[in-house]
Amino acid sequence: MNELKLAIFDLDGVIVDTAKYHYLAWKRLAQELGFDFTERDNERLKGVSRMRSLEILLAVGGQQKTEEEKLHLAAKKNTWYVEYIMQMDASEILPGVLPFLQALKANKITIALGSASKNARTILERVGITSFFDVIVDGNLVTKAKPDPEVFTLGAQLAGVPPQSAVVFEDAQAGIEAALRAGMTVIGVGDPQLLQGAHHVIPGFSSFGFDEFLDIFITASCANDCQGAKSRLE
Ligand code: B16
Ligand code: MG
Repeated sequence: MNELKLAIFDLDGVIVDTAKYHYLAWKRLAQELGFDFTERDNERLKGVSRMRSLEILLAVGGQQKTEEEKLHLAAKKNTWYVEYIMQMDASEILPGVLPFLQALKANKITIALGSASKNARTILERVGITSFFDVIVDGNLVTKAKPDPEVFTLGAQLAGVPPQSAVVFEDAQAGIEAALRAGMTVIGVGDPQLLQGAHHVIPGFSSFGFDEFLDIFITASCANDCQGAKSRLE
């Protein structure tokens, strides 16, 4: 039987809702380029890297840019985005997250961050929860974007924990796929209709406690040894 040792959290959509700030900054860039960018379009950017997000945005606007222009546009968007996140404070931590982090600490579970964002450390600092994290893997440390498992595999390596003892919390389909490919238990955060393949999906952390977390891990651990979980990855 595997032992539960590590919880790895995605950031945007799991701990805080920074998607709204990404949206404001991308929309401003689209408007400057002369086209509209809707909230529906923005859904496609969740969990996706900055440069890939820009490529999706340019495709929406039917525009082509050189690599140099893309770097300039991505930097511009990031300047606006950073202005927004510098205004964040503890009130932006999503409901139930703080008590759950405290419960993990009380139960001696190692806590890691596994985020695609290069601004992840700034965000954790702004909302005041950096000290909960034993390991932080962000967009500056990884070379391959989700659904590649690198961000989670590296998190477990740095924590010194085997993948089968880790549970990932993710709100994006690419992140769920990455966690499954890393051989970890994955709990989706959001709408079960949209989060295919997760071992379990919760709407958020309100009323989610340590006992339920442990139950999900035990059930998924068994399934991971069985044919069912293997076919999920195929
Ligand atoms: P940055 P996550 C992701 O965060 C966001 O969901 C995604 O929309 C964003 O493009 C990506 O970070 C990169 O962010 O521009 O700050 O490096 O969900 O992986 O925590
Ligand atoms: Mg996310």
